Amino acid sequence: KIPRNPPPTLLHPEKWCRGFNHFISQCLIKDFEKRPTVTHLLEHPFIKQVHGKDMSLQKQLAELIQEQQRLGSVAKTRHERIHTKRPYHVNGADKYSQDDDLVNLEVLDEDTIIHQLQKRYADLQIYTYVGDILIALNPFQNLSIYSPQFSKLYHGMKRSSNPPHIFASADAAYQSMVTFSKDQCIIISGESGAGKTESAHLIVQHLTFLGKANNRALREKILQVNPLVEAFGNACTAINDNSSRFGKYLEMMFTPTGAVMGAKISEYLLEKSRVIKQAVGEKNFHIFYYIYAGLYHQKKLSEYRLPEKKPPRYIDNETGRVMHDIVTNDSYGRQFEAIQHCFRSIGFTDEEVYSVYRILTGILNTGNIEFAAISSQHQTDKSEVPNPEALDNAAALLSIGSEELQEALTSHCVVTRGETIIRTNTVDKAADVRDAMSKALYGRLFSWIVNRINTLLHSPSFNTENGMNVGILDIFGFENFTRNSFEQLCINIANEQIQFYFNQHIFALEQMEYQNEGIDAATVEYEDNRPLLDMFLQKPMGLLSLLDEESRFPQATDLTLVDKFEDNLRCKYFWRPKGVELSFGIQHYAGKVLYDASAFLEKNRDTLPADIVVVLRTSENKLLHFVFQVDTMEVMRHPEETTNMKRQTMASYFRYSLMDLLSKMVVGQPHFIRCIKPNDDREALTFSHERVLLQLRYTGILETVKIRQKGYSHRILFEEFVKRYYYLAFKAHESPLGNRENCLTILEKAKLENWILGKTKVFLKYYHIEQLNLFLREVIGRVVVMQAYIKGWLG
Ligand code: AD9
Ligand code: MG
Repeated sequence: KIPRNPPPTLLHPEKWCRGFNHFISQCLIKDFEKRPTVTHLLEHPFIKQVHGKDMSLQKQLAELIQEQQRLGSVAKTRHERIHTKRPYHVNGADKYSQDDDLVNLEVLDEDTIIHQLQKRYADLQIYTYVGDILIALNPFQNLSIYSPQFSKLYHGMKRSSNPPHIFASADAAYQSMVTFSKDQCIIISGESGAGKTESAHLIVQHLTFLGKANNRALREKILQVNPLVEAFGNACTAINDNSSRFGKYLEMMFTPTGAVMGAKISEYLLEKSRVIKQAVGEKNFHIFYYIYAGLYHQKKLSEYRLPEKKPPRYIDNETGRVMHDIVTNDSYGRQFEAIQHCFRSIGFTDEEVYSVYRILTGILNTGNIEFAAISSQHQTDKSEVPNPEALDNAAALLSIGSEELQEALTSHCVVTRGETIIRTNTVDKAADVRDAMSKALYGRLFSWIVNRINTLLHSPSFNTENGMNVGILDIFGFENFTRNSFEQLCINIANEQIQFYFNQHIFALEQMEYQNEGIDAATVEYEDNRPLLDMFLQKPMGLLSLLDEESRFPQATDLTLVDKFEDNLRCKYFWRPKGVELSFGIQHYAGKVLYDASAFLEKNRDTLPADIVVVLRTSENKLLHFVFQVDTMEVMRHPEETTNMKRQTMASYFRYSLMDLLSKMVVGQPHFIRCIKPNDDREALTFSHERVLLQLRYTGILETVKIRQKGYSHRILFEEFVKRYYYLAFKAHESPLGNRENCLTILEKAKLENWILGKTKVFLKYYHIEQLNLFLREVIGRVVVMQAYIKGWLG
């Protein structure tokens, strides 16, 4: 029996099946119960006969097999996979271990959990599941578990077939995206130095492997994105040598069949102040050292007007040390080459890269401009530049006039009653203007690079209606230094928000649903940080609003700001230590932090005098000229907010960024990875009981284990459930109603246990979803092969 309307081209199995379901279910299902491989098909006498006529069949089959691979279900390799042993094992454990998932623990208390993690860490099992959540302990050493063989091993596998791994989490997100055509979001959290950025790299690595693009160049480009933006956005801090100083949300775009199509990054809150000053023992952004070393080795320092002996003030906070490092440290030079390679392979033009270097070295020279007071009888607040060569160098590299630059640094225009008056700047003021200019240059350069990458990685054929994405969130982790400033406050509030998001997902929403659906599932107490978040974000009395309000008063000082906080933030999370005027303390979810409020107002105002913008806009450097078209740049960053941008404070920008980030995250189905730092000395195989316990406590791991053990992490409407899984129990041509009975039929047919049916939803454990998806992929895989078969049959 040959179907009357053969498919014109290859269709998505679901669509095709709906058209030909009757035929399949009636005639072919028996033939394919055993799932033929391509070889079986090609060797089939009938196919061979057709193949003789239709030379394109093999190609079509190959395409279908690729599609199948994306669906994670090629019969041949599957067989191999199943028979592969657990990839890394110590202590001879070579099959699924109960310890892999903390949910399997019978005794649930802190001691047992920590003991378990410690034991695993000693065996270099750094990953552990808590149901569908992954705990990742930083190994502080390179492990050989991230090669392409491992990517293959974790491809489309049942989680329990292999030990826990970050690839398995990435795989779960990918499979979920392909199976349900839904966007996914991987949220990586943990304190500074816990391993978030490394984890994000590994996820991108595995996703590029899974989303096999025929286009190798694209894969290559995507892999270069992280190293490039991190050269500009990461730096060495007291906690982490490669600390992220910005938040990054990387979206990888895929076609409906799961082929990677492009990528897009959003950046949040770059710590610009690092450009002009770094705490003792810390460094500026990596790129400055890379470029210095690169130019040194290429003997181009003089071309970029950089001194050979004494490095610029902005990168030399430990006199002499830096220059020594730059000259002797090969790694900086190598990194510079790597960055050049990144620029090239992503598609930046030579002209653009040259402009970037000129701006970077222009910033370094700007930092060297000094100011001295001109004292005369009448004017004591006037300043001049005693080292005009620095001024000339900066102006030359930025392609602007040096006199104009000096003018803009040492004076400013004020418009009163329609009249423009020129006022002079004091030495301090001039130095502030200089530093504000450097920060603005760097911040805008960074945004431009990110936007340029997005343009270069945008695929014109990507269609938001059909396409899907996996977003990966990697922000700066919670920080608590000896001295904490405005930047730490912003970083810690952002982490507070991520923790809140986690709580909402894992506890609040889940428990609310049990109630609504009349289900008697466990209630788990957890630490809700909502009141704290309100204290920061509420309008008009939250900390950020108070900060903005105070920033509007010209007479306000950092002291009046702290007074204002004290008067208004009357809650247990805020306190003011005695005897230290400018300091205040916050009880964060992750611990107490003492902040030093000096320069809070100035940092929040983040003003860039209009005179500087005017000068920079005259630049002959096209890139520089472009980024100082204020509106262009701000519209690129926040398309929704175009008015009053000039007066925007850091606090309001921060609030906006946070909301923007959340709005991106809520669209996707979330997957959580919780990074844990086993010790503060960055030592391999050292497990500090105390430090880990603290992190387990504040991240709510114990509660998470409880709710994962007792609760139902997946709650799907009857209708949705039947739509997703009806293949498992019904004939392909049937269209069963999305009701309770049909859900029951499917669940029974799939032989699952421990699920619950609520009033409108099916409640499933995290492992049910995996089982259902595996069944489903199996069925869809079978359909794809049949499709090929029939196409061949029809010639
Ligand atoms: V911060 O909040 O950006 O300051 P992260 O991002 O959490 O921090 P990062 O990923 O940078 O930390 O990890 C810190 C260091 O730990 C890395 O530079 C590595 O040296 C080390 N690390 C982390 N994860 C791994 C890993 N899976 N394998 C090997 C690792 N080393
Ligand atoms: Mg990081």
